[in-house]
Amino acid sequence: MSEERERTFVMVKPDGVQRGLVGEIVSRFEQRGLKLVGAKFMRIDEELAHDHYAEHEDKPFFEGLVEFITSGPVMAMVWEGQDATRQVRAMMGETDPADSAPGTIRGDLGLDLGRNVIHGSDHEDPGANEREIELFFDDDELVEWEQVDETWLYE
Ligand code: D4T
Repeated sequence: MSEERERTFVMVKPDGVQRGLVGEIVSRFEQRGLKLVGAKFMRIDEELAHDHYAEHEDKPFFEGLVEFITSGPVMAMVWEGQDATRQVRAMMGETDPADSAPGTIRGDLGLDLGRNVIHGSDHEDPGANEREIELFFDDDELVEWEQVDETWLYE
């Protein structure tokens, strides 16, 4: 095994839910071999939105971002696997769907920066994955389980 198995936070944003893309996105992570260990279909309130996007508080797009992320339900998830945070980010594409390569989630399913379908923890921000998992999930909402195909996924 070349990299450590880890958990990362992923969220289908309100646009992805409204457009019926939850199944497509879950399917991509399943097919990649990642393991779902937590999932919550929920509505984000103002307080959680501010906490989640605290790093963008001073940006001009902050109010619009909070309004958007609280505008409808989201699918919050925790996925586990080898190098999961970086691999999920690579599968997502760039922040702006317009700059995202075909084959990525945003490159296949989105067009506009303010409607970029999905969020995943930043792999360049150490501890972001654990911080975000803690923000959205209690410990007892995460499930430890053994995937039957694990011996065929990892050397
Ligand atoms: P998230 O956090 O939503 O996964 O996106 P990224 O990690 O890829 O990008 P980010 O944190 O830089 O941006 C957060 C969020 O803000 C929206 N956004 C961003 C926006 O509406 N206008 C902008 O100019 C920027 C830079 C999109 C993602």
